[in-house]
Amino acid sequence: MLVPFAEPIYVTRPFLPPLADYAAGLEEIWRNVRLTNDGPILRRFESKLARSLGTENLALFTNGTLALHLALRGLGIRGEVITTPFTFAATTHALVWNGNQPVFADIEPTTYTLDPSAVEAAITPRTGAILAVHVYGYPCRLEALADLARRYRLPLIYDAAHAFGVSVEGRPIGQFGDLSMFSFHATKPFHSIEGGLLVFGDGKQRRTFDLLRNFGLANETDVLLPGTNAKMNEFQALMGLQLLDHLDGIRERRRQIDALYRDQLGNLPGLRIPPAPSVHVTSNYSYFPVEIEPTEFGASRDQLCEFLKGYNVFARRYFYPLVPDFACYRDQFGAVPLPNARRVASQILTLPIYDSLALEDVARICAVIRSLERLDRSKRV
Ligand code: T4K
Repeated sequence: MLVPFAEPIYVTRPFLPPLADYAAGLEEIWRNVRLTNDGPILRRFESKLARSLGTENLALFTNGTLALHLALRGLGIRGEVITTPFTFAATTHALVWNGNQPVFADIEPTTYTLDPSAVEAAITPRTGAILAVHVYGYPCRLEALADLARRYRLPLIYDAAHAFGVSVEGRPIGQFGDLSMFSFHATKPFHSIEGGLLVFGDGKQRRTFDLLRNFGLANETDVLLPGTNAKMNEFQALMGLQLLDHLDGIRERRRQIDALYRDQLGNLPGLRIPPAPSVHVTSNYSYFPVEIEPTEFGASRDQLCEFLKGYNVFARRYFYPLVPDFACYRDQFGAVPLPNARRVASQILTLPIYDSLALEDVARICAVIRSLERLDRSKRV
């Protein structure tokens, strides 16, 4: 008989390095008495990232949201920006904070990233840029978006918050577009407690981002830009530096969980799993979304979510509601017809996936889901 888990199973749990390793790093911070403001560990983290990503054109920030905001600022993006409604609040908030008008285009029905034909239809003389999201770490239609950006001479920016560690045909995903932002928040497969990374094509922007994240200070007396405080501190940098050595192990554990979910839930009527990554893509398995078609499944997404909670399993409705339906935006954008995005947002559920989640527990979560599918309809939540 299926019984609830003794301990809650969350949608994710952060990976932590061995405590002794982090403690050894803390000793260095204590010796340095340098806690933030361009410290030596931050520098080492940036150098190691540069080696692993094959580019010096990068900058670290205290979180992904500020990194994206400063990216828009640093690139001088003005006017309307065509973007996806199917994302976390931060993508749109960064645009609004930068004074841009978000213009929402619909998403692809099965991979959830911006539909390039919808983007093209939304381009006007007021368009200042395209901001696409590799949602769940699924690569956008890279060539089609690059082609649009070239033809219409628009900057192409990627919110790659979910996509650190993803590569396409051997190229790290940050090499596509003009600029990419990665989130290193604790809920991501790779993290620095909180953190954000910008990777960009034009090396001259490095100086701008270094200034913008530190109040625009060039030195004690010269303030060159109206910057802000978006610096990564040494404790964050230490976490990120140490986690880089564990990235492949984390990826492999998540790959196994992804494969088990696909095996155990793959043929459940009314439960749709997005396609597995193609042979050209190295995934980071950052999320495991499923879509629930209520008539065929016999229960709605929300009913399944509640049912799982009864077993102490906390799946999440990433990303519901759609950004244009948020209370702070619905008066401006609520009426936009976005049929694919609205359907996906109403049916999506992201299941627990993280390196320390035991495969037996994944199998149990699948058994709970299958048990709802078999339950007599009248007894359902
Ligand atoms: N763009 C996109 C597309 C994004 O998804 C995000 C962030 C951003 C931009 C902005 O990047 P950052 O500024 O965050 O770097 C989480 C994260 O806070 C957020 O980073 C993430 N996306 C978003 C999708 O999810 P919440 O409010 O849903 O997280 P929370 O606190 O409910 O955590 C989820 C579960 O994880 C908890 O139930 C328990 C577990 N957990 C969480 C934390 C923080 C732990 O076990 N330990 C922990 O320390 O937003």
